[in-house]
Amino acid sequence: MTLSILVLNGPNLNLLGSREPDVYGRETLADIESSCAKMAAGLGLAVEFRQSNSEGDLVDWIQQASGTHAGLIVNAGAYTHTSIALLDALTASSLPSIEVHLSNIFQRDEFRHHSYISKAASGVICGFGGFGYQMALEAVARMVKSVEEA
Ligand code: CA2
Repeated sequence: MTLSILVLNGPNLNLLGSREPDVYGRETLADIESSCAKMAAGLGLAVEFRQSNSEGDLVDWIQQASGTHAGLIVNAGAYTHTSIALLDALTASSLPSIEVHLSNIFQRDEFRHHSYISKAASGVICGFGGFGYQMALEAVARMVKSVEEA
């Protein structure tokens, strides 16, 4: 059976490609999804992309993922810097998870330097634009395959 990686995207990431290209690049979320889907196929995995502007949706999806997915990639958008609820959901999840940010959050406003969810993430990637999602996919692929082989 093909293992599936759930890729969660938080608030305003639906606007990617349409505004602030100097910060977030010109790729749309659909572009990032299609490059990840191609890469996943080469790794023998599937990816499922979701985006929501609501914190509760993201919490629900993390909770539900354990039964259906093998790993998580999470760009929680601005909830990264505010959400104890997402931290709790990720902490409760048994799945490996990679936190991704398009921008280098450490070169930006001070309030973006702290992430609540990093404490629960297996690893963090930031500053590589849409390519960061592919880096995260490669990383989570290794983690789910090593679990499968064990
Ligand atoms: O760099 C990232 O990926 C962020 O998670 C993006 C969030 C930001 O709040 C985090 O600090 C870092 C914001 C996503 C908003 O995306 C937009 C895309 C185009 C136009 C406007 C917003």
